[in-house]
Amino acid sequence: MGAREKSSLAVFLGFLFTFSLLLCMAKGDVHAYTLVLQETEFERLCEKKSILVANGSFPGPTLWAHQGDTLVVTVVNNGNYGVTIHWHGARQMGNPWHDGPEYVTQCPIQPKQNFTQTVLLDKEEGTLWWHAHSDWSRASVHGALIIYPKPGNEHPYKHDAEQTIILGEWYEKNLTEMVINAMRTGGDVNTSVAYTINGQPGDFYQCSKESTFRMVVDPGKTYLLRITSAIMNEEMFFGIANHTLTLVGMDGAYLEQVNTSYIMIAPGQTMDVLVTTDQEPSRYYMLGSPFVDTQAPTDRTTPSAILHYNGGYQLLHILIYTLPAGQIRIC
Ligand SMILES: [Cu+2]
Repeated sequence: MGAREKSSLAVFLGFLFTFSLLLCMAKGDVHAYTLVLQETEFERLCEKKSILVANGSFPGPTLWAHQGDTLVVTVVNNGNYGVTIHWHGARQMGNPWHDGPEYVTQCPIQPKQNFTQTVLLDKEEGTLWWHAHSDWSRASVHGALIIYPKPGNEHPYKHDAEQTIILGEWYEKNLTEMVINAMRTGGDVNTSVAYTINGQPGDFYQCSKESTFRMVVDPGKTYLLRITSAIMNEEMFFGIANHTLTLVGMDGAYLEQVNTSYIMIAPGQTMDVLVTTDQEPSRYYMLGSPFVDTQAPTDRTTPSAILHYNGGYQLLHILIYTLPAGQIRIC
């Protein structure tokens, strides 16, 4: 056997070993996903800017599985610096090597390299999320991870449809340069210039009205909102004008239901909320409002989306709502 054949055999045996190892570790169904990280240009607040995102979208793709399944995720880093991906809320028992925190359990995946991560789901059920775990890359590289009940089992809270809602932020400057600059000067990292709902700031920011996120609903139905806060530092109030929110889950587990007119969600948290479209068919603002308890510079702006009822009706105005920590400015 020549040197070339020997090395091919070694590669093949290595592949076989890795694959068998994955099969031994895997439980439930196995879902294969690929996340390609790449600097991509977006236009927000009247300006174009490149940010690192997964699979060309901000926020990144929603991944899903059933309780107890295994994800095999190949992360391809086409960005300019090393990054890891973390599976927020997945306990990864016995498998910390694929959990993501940079320099804690994993080395960063270097530019032009890829790494296949195995995510062993166990008892988690509901909504979790995944995000980059290197400096502030989490602000632009993130997405939801939905874990449905095992096949044949029903979600304990009846609903007709579901919608993923990701609260995020938009920064004016390059995230990596911001962090490097803060470390050099000892100052704070710049605050965001907008909050976003599913990647869009909403009606109360410049050049944003055309792209405000709309959730189109039918009257008389119950929707499950899978809400994730990908915001870096601020807690956020969130509510929908005239609608009651029923909290039924948090951080990948169910809760006994709680009715409320708004929630307060912390960075990294997920909340599953039911909303019934029992109001007059119209359009209602879904609003965020940061909890501000400091004199320090803070982004105090107001992100919005629209709950848009289907059907023919005369629209007088979009119904607005005031949340505890924010005054709403109408542009
Ligand atoms: Cu996390």
